[in-house]
Amino acid sequence: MNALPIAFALAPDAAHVMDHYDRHTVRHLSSMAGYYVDQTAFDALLAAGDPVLYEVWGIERPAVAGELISGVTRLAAGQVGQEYFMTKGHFHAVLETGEIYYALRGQGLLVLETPEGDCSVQAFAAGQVVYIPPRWAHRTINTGTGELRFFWVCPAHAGHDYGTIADHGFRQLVLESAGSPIIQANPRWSPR
Ligand code: S6P
Ligand code: ZN
Repeated sequence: MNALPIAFALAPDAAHVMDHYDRHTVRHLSSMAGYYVDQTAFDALLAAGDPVLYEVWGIERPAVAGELISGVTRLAAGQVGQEYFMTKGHFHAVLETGEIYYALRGQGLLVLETPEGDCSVQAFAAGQVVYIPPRWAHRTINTGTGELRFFWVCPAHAGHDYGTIADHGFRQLVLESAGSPIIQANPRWSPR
């Protein structure tokens, strides 16, 4: 039987993020041990109550080429030391798959890189779309004062490779300096 069309509403200002979804993932600070540079700041924030950094809602589809999955990610505003709240970031397990991000509200940056060492940082604020080509790892960073909310669509068979970023980091780091984001080489990045 053919799959049936799915319709859902995305209201950028609504308290609810999607009015229909299959999956809801909540990422607390405690799930990001080792991701932030400033361990002292990380420990202090954790002791103060382990805040929710981001949540992901998604429409699931069979993980086969031709199907698309989509959903919304909501990333809170805040910092761990000089680093803004951010997603873990990942390569797709099937490296030759891309993705589309559309910012619904807020202000941030997308940090991207390929296994070959190409790097890119894209402005990502309400109304902007970023096309993430195949092979590019991606991490979202909230540089604003309110939540960063975005819609994403990617091939259902793309999967996630979190290990490469967890073990080696992104080559570039975004830090807050005098109230603005600055991009630096990541001193903790290690070759794969
Ligand atoms: C999936 C897509 C997003 C992220 C989400 C959280 O391919 O890129 O749904 O999963 O924004 O980021 P992360 O890095 O924790 O998966
Ligand atoms: Zn992705």
